[in-house]
Amino acid sequence: MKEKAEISASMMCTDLVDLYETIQIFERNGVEHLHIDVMDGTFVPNLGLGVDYIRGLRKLTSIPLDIHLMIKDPEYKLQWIGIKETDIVSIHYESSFQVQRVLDWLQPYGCQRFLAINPATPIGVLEEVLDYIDGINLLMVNPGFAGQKMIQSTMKKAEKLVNMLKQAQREDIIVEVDGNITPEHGRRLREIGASIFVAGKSSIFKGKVDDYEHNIKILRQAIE
Ligand code: S6P
Ligand code: MG
Repeated sequence: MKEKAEISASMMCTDLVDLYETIQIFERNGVEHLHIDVMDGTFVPNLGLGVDYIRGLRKLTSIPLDIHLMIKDPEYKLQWIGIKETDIVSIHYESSFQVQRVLDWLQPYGCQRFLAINPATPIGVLEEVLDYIDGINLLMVNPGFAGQKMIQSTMKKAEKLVNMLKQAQREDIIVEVDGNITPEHGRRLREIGASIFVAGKSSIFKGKVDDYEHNIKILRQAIE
């Protein structure tokens, strides 16, 4: 577990009209990552942030990106993205039949390599890939949309995951949690051992842009 909990702001929740102001608020309040949900309409039933958006965002800020690839066969698309060493890149266990190969192909980019798993995917599948990853992105909702309700069993699953990492003596592997992270869920998940908290409509994006600073403070208090 990281000593200090980190916030990854879910950029699919931004109102584009307020994008510049939103980023200024994140910079002022030390938001550690910008979470970019890349969706292809095949792996998930939605289309989402893409290559041009990422390129544009990099002009606006140097906050590191946390790129969550919800795309089929990501191995053939990595070079499109413009991955930087300071980024986190999550690929999904369910999105490729050759997960170790995708993680190998990510290595030359020097980014942090995370494996994401859907709520119904058992944590056992992670055992074979622990040597290939820096972190795990634990989906608390089925991917594709912001503003969903947490799948209840995922809270228990987070506990199981942390115990599994302990037993494998791999507590250096970072646990990120994504989906319906309210301050209350965040508090429980921090107690369990999560380090990175994806913050969307359930927390920092509640209300209007003027509320975001206050929302960040509330979430930080819950996970500190
Ligand atoms: C879901 C996606 C997430 C959402 C996040 C938003 O497919 O992976 O990253 O953007 O769930 O947070 P919230 O609080 O709206 O669920
Ligand atoms: Mg995500």
